[in-house]
Amino acid sequence: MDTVTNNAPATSVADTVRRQMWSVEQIAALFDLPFNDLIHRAHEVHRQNFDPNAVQLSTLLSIKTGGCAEDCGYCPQAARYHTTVDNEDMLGVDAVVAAARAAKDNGATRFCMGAAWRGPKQRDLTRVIDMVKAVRGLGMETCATLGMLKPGQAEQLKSAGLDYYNHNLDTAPEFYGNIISTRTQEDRLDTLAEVRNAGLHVCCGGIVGMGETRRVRAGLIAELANLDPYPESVPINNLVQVEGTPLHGIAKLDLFEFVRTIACARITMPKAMVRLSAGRQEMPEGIQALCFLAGANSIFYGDKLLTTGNPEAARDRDLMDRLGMYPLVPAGVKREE
Ligand code: SAM
Ligand code: DTB
Ligand code: SF4
Repeated sequence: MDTVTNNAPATSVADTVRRQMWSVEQIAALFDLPFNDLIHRAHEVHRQNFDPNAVQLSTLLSIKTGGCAEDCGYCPQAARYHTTVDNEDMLGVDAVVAAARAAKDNGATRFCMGAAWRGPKQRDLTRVIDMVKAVRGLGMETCATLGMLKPGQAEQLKSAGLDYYNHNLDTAPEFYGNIISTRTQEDRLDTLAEVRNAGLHVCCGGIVGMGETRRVRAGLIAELANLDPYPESVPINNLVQVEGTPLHGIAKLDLFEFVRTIACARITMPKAMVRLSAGRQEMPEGIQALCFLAGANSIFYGDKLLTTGNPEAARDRDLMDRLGMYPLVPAGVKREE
């Protein structure tokens, strides 16, 4: 795979974006456009803001798997659901560094560490900080998703060299209570404010395919786009249905609707990295190509997400080659010659 270096200035959305408010109606009207019109419009926005053939590669690692006290209805790691995911101990720093090195050797530029917590206790955070320092030392961008943060915790992560914090809104406010009861969207917004105020880049998106209406999908995109500023990185997940979770067995989303969601994210958050996230393993390559056309420019890369599967890295490299796409190397990331 050839690579391309992103020579754009290393500014964040926070530095560069003038605020534009979006109503749910405006976004619902985008969703309602004929497919070709919507994709054309999204692709134009994409081309104005990015190299349309470059894709950013992030590898995920679950550093603390299972046994979570929360009740997110989509999640195989919630202790209260009977899935095949066991409650495991937190990984040691050496195991995390070995996984990050392997991800880097495979071509990933960002390493994202996820933990099945409501939020980190201070002794957990201290260990995560050691992991962040070690992964940053490899010359990779770092991301963590550890749940809700208390005041001061985001600053500690920032000081350790963390680049991004992932915390999703998951779905629109009116549908949220159908999916999660142990934390509110207000709680999530509080954590996002902690992250933003600490100077970390915000990675925030949601999940579709949870039985929501198109209006709810438009509401999620509106809520994300109206964050001030909107997130630097927006993961759009298609629900991975896991046996034992409450959402297992519900009707699957029409994948053209998934592509529409990506397009609406691109139009409303023109400078954000839009990540085609969970659900790619069940997504035909043609649909993934449509997602790239509609403005997705980032993927999770590597055989596993947190606990579920993802396309094999070699398959993704092959797909990118066939599409004439190449990995984006962010300014500041070191690559071996
Ligand atoms: N425990 C932390 C939290 O919830 O904030 C961090 C890890 S949690 C697994 C990160 C995100 O993964 C969730 O907010 C959700 O958007 C996504 N996710 C979890 N299970 C999923 C599934 N089955 N399908 C799609 N996305 C999922
Ligand atoms: C995000 O929005 N999607 C990723 C990442 N952020 C942490 C997680 C997807 C998890 C899919 C289910 C699993 O593998 O457990
Ligand atoms: Fe726990 Fe996060 Fe899963 Fe919710 S999404 S059950 S907080 S691991």
